[in-house]
Amino acid sequence: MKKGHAKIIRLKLKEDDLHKLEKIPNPRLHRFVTDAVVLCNPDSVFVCTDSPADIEYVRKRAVETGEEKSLKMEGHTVHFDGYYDQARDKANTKYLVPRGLDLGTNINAIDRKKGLAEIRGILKNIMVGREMIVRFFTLGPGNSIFSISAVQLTDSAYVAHSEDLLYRPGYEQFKQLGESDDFFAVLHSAGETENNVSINIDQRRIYIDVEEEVVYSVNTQYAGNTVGFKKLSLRLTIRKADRESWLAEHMLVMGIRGPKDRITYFTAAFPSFCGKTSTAMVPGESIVGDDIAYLRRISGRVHAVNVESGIFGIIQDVNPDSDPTIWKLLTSPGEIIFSNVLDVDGMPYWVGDGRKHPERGSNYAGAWYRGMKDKEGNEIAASHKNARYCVRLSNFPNLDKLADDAKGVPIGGVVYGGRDGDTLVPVQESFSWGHGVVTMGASLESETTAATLGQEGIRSFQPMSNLDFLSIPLGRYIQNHIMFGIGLQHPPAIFAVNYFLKDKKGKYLNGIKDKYVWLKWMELRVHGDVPAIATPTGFIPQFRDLAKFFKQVLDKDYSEKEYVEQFTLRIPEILKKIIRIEKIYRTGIMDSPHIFYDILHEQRQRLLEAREKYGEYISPFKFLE
Ligand code: SPV
Ligand code: MN
Repeated sequence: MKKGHAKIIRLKLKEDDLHKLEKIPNPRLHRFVTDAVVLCNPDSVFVCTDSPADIEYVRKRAVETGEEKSLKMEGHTVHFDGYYDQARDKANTKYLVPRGLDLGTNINAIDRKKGLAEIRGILKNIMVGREMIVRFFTLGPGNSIFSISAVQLTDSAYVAHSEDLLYRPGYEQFKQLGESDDFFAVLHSAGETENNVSINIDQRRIYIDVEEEVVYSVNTQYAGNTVGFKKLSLRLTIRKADRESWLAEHMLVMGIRGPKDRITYFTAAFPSFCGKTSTAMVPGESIVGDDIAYLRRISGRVHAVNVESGIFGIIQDVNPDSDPTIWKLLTSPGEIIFSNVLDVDGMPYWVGDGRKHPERGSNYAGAWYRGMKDKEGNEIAASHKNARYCVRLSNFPNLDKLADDAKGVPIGGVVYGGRDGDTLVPVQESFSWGHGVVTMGASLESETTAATLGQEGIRSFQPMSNLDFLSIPLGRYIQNHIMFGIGLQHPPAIFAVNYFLKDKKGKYLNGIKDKYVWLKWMELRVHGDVPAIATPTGFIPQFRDLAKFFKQVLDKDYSEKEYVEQFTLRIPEILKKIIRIEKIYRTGIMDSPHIFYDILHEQRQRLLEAREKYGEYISPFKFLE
């Protein structure tokens, strides 16, 4: 460590913590920590290694500071975020962009110099009276071609504790870094708090410096804004993946069981709140990860890893019937952080848990009673829609045995899904990699949800469910996807699912568990083990196969009437969708590859021909004639 740095650091760090830092002889790390200490001016600094004692210290700190409160069951704690701090703040999440760098058109950016000056102004002396915690992680399994080292500085023990549940320890890996600058760094402060919640919400800022690969987050606690290795680092990773020719995606990774104990691995992209975690947790299948995946080409196949090692999942509607595995975990002893649920005498409750709720308790609005209204006159529910649980994946019995494999798992299928009430069939397979990337991934639309601040229920463009996190121009990103599949010996099959299709009266056409059946069908399709019907938009299941699977998997009688309602091709809606998508790309996205428009054009032609032949709404049986 440089002399000047050591002097400043000595003032704030105890001997032991200083040693822990010095054991990582990395100049960039030392510069980053020193700069943050000088800027934020904490009273003390705790350096957390991978040792059980250090980890335990952070866990205890979160309760001592009051950011978490112990619940009745052993290991359970509850944390509350502020009333207006319950989701990702898209408006105040910005890239710091140096002059001359093009991150694309739909990107919330601010001039780097200006942004740095602003956020450093807010961070000045912000940790006076607090302890800064320094934590090291690896994104992706350690010591693998996928691993990215990452360090977080935060004055919130809740944030540091959450990260312990969500990421693999990385202190030892940092020691191997040498002088390399190749790691992500995050600086967070909850800012001024009252009753342990951030109060300067108007000064909430989440800035991502793509040049130095640093994330700043301030005056917020909600984990999506503060746990730097979720979506904030994903934004940095997308740029890194672009430079190094791989993909960083908002995707779950899971194994689906086929005949004779075969396991076929899938990745699946859904916008937040559209069934991602419950898909990864389908009973009988195995989970690798539920939120973020890195994908690389290895020996002619796509391999994927889970970036994380825990789940920060939406708790609403988790009940013994809808999510039996998660339910069991949440109601058993073990380390869990509940956030923004209802706490009644140390018992957590949430909307849709299937239990009768007490009339009073504490929640993110403070002392809560049924019928309580907020400033805008809206009734406050017992728990927030975006209330969550945070837990290690290793606590789940269904964790896949390859979840930590350094090579990742070989991917047989890639799935795209959104919240779409009126257009696409529940499940279909693309004709090819390129067709899937363009018409399923790049054309994904979904209604807005409570995972981000703002109005819900608006159809929005969500390419690859990754739009919120893009840090390269979208056209380039789509081009990367198309290229990624080219030349692979075994390219994954691409599928589109839609769990949210409704009839004309607005009634959902599928049950929550129907996805179990779609998964089984997709698994067989990857291996060519089941026939399918070719429609203008892709391959769909045959009735007789679905009827068989519904009986086998769900013990349900599936009727021809249901099948026809669900799988009728809705030509007018699909044509409108193509027009919307084409317009978005033609007017806003400059560098989409030519092949993108060709594939859309071919799809439209097939739809027009089918309309000519069979009319506007086409029963799937027609395509068999
Ligand atoms: C999501 O909203 O997609 C999440 C949670 O996975 S957050 O950490 O807020 O991104
Ligand atoms: Mn997510």
